[in-house]
Amino acid sequence: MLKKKFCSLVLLYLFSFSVYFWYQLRYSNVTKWSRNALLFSLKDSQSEDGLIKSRVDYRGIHLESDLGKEQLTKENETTETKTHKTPLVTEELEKCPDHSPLLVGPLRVEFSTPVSLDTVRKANPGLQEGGRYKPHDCVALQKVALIIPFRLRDEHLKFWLYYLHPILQRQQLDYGVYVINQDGDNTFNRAKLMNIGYAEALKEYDYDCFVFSDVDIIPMDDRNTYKCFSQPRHLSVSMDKYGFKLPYNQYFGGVSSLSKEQIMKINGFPNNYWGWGGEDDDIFNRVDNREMSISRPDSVVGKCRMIRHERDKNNNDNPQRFKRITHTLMTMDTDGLNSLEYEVVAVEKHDLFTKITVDVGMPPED
Ligand code: BGN
Repeated sequence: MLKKKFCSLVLLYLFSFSVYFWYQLRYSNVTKWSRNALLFSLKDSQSEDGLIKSRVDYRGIHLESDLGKEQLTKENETTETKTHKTPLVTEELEKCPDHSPLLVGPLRVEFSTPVSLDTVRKANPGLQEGGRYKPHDCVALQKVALIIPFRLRDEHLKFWLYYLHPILQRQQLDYGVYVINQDGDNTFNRAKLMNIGYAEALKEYDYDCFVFSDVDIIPMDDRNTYKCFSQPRHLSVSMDKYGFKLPYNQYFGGVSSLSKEQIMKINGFPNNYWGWGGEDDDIFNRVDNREMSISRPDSVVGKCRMIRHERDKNNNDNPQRFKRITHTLMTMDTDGLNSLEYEVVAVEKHDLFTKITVDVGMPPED
């Protein structure tokens, strides 16, 4: 009797097991093994924010699905068929190529006909407020802040925006243009404005590269990419003003680019060069003292034009520059980003640029 009962129990068990097994094969194409493998791989890629990211490469399109932790726990508890559902997918863009296919090479640059901001606006419909841009079809390799030390040069700025915006877009950069405007009419301080531009741009976005450009210098070839390199880069190497060659080997003025790390290594730029000259030589010394070298494009790609103009008021030659550039090694650790003091007077978001007006203080009386 007992034996009979036991046999029927075993039979019943076998029967229900085969029904269950048949059901699994018929209605679910996710086996327990594959489900476990899936859950394991999801746990593996769990990120710190508690989200689970699973990546699937599908015919060259990078797909990414984010599943909440809670959702996964629930799925764990329910039947296996539920784990096999279409993931929420968003398209992820590929990185932009090292060399942009949009570049055209040599450019005609001239300043005889003034340009209007309206013309520039119409020619650059892809820009976002504040003069920001990102390529639409790929992820830019660098996030570049363009810093322009500035005072009362609106006509030059229009030319700069007219020429540079299309070039920077063809260079496939994720960029923003910052015009750092010195308030008042005290002596101009170019290097301090550059420090301020660096600090202010970083408050807005996670830039990794900084291009410092005089407002009156325009590149004549879009292969001169306004980005950062493994060494600090001098970009305006072949200027019409100097007969399309370097005025001297250590020249680092005009347009230069430095990555965030390179700027930190040299404690930014000097704050105490008031008036014209020498601050770029001090920056060269800083780079040199930290055992970095200057990288440069060749003299064809590096060609650029400078807009001719009279010397600005309140930007007379700095008489102290000769002495100061001999002391860079002694001063660079205490004069720079770590001693930077200024006040923001106004931040204006224009269509083509962000203008930050700043009070840089007064030169010390010595
Ligand atoms: C140099 C200036 C630079 C300037 C270039 C090009 C000095 C320091 C004392 C020798 N340097 O002579 O600041 O960018 O000319 O104009 O004056």
